[in-house]
Amino acid sequence: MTKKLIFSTFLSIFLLFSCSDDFVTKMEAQKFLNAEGGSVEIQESRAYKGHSASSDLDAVAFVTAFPDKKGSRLDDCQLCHTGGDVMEEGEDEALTLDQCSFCHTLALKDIEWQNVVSGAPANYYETLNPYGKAYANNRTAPSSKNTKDTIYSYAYTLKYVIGEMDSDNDKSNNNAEINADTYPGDKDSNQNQAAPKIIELDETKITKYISEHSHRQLMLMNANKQAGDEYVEYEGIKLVDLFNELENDGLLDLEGYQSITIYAADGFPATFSRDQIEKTFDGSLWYGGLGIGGTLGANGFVTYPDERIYSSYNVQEEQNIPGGLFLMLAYKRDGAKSLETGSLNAANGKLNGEGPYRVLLPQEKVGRPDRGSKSPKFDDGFDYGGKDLDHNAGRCPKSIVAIKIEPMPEDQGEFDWKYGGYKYLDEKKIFIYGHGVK
Ligand SMILES: [Ca+2]
Ligand SMILES: [Ca+2]
Ligand SMILES: [Ca+2]
Repeated sequence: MTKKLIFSTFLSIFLLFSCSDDFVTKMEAQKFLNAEGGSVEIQESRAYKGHSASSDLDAVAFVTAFPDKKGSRLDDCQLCHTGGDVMEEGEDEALTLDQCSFCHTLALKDIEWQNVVSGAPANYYETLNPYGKAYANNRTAPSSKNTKDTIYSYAYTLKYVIGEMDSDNDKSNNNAEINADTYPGDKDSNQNQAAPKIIELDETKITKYISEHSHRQLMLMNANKQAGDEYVEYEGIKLVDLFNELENDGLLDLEGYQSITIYAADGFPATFSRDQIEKTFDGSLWYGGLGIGGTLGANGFVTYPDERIYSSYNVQEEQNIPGGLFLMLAYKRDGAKSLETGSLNAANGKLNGEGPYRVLLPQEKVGRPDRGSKSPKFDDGFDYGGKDLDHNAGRCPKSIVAIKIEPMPEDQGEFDWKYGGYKYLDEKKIFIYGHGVK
């Protein structure tokens, strides 16, 4: 007993005087290795790289602690970060942001999110969900001396310090949730929900529906921030036709559905009302010759498809393009070119490409093309039009993987569309779940 007391006193004094982060890191790293039976391979995370050296290590620590979760939907920012609602200047309704955008309202406050007036996180701790906070509260301060030890000590915190906690209070502890692929920081993701019913559409089924209802439309894609706008001819199927076909095939009951939310592979959500799905939108206004070298000379900013494509629509200057427009699912553009399959740009966490499938929302209010919000002004009638113009391009989700039909049945959990993520893009699949799915 005396020996033990002396030893622990000695240890306390030792810790008091030499309690550098590096020492604690080394100690925790050793505890992790002991608990795991001696040696552990450091894993590579699939989560977005390049935010900071420290957050990269957090992601690596997670997959090192739970190697079979590497590449799963848990191997993602959403494991520790939360989304949230923010208000933008001049808007009546709050904007619900995913975890990436929510954090960007802080990180890119002066670059992309200047208009947010309330709801944005005040510091990075506020971007964390309950699991992320538990980790941050218990993690050792970053030690730069030995990266391997740092990763092992972080892995120790994740698996052995906070593993038995139920951070989000949904009655399952963190490790149990991780093993079951539910989010330990989100109480709406839990083990008590029944799996949702799902319609899995592969390329064969999608092209069959498209071939039966092939639809093409030439439309203006008016971007807000980007310098250029485009007129694009998209080819695919109207969403209303797709849903009717699914109902005819006995896969879906459309009675009572109100809206849909479409998810891009990177998690970007876009919600559309039933009215938008069923209505015919006015044709875009046609403004020809606004490309570089056209009537605006070097200040041109609009791109167009081949003349043989747009002339087939009988376009008239400043008139609606004939035919009307629809909310549609596209798989080709500008004369049968497949949409480039989306992939993650690891450097900035953004999506490259728009395919294999993109959903197109026409402008609710037709108007002229305009230069980007940060473009120089030329006073030629085509400068940035702000709120006067409908900038629809940013609301057309690219590289989509899932369509949720709302209201979501209460007895079904969310579909883990993110689990497949970019794999679904390569497989050219779309998953439909929610209200009325049989
Ligand atoms: Ca839990
Ligand atoms: Ca949970
Ligand atoms: Ca524009």
